[in-house]
Amino acid sequence: MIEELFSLKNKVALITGGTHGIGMAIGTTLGKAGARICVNDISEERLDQCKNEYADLGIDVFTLKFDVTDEMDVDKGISTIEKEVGEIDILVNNAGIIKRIPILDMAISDYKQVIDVDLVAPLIVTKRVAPSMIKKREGKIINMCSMMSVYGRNSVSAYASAKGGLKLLTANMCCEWAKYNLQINGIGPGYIATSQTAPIREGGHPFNDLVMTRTPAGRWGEPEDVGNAALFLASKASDFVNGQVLYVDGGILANFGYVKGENEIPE
Ligand code: NAP
Ligand code: GCO
Repeated sequence: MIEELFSLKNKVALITGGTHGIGMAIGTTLGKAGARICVNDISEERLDQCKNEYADLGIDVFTLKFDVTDEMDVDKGISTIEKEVGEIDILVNNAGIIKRIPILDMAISDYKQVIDVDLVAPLIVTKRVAPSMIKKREGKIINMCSMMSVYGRNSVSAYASAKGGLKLLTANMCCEWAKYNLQINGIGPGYIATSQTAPIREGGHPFNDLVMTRTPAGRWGEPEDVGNAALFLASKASDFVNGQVLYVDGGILANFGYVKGENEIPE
């Protein structure tokens, strides 16, 4: 039955940084597919706020504050989830930060902080969660990559370094764990309308024009666009997809660019 293929009934899903933006869209979509949703964040306030927002969507989430970069905090957090909810079947390493600083202006501490959250933390959380998946011979891991896993751009060197590394960490997790029936894939969103991109999307920022021109779909992505892709990678439908990055980008990575007005099909 096609519904069974995408059903997450009786599955426990953890979304790191899942209190808003892309993480919340993923939590909502997986929740609607039947998963028991656990949401992590570094801010207690955001966790409290998101509980009501999820509840308004009919999803009762289990929230837990821990810093994904802190191994002890992660171990404590995952142990609590395993005790209170159950072992994790679906892990979405979504938590992330970005610092937009030109290389020569960037402090090494800034670079290291982005690497810690966007690359080392997915390894910390996954190393804590994967053993129980391996024991069960079943598990889904989704690492939140980016089109910056394959592209650079001015001022995001730390972020692109992390997301590029996460693409290959995903491939290596696949190499080591696919034989235990774990599927480990990445999602590479293009430009999505969230608080993370608000500074380069709002207030007439010229970057908005660039995204609108370079994206064949002619729009910013919505967090739900990413949530839908996460449902595929969290479900049985993707059981033979492994080590890949699924780009959810409106075609931007397929597009070198075009001259405005060229090849327009008249209305
Ligand atoms: P966002 O709105 O900034 O959300 C990121 C979440 O991660 C926030 O809830 C944040 O918590 C949390 N977080 C940060 N550091 C953390 C830590 N140490 N421990 C636990 N949680 C932490 O970003 P978004 O746009 O939804 O993006 C979500 C993911 O998609 C990120 O990995 C991002 O790199 C990636 N992505 C985004 C886009 C895009 O266009 N938006 C495109 C490609 C990839 P606080 O807010 O409380 O600090
Ligand atoms: C930026 C944006 C991007 C997006 C995303 C694109 O400053 O270029 O924030 O990095 O967040 O990663 O895929």
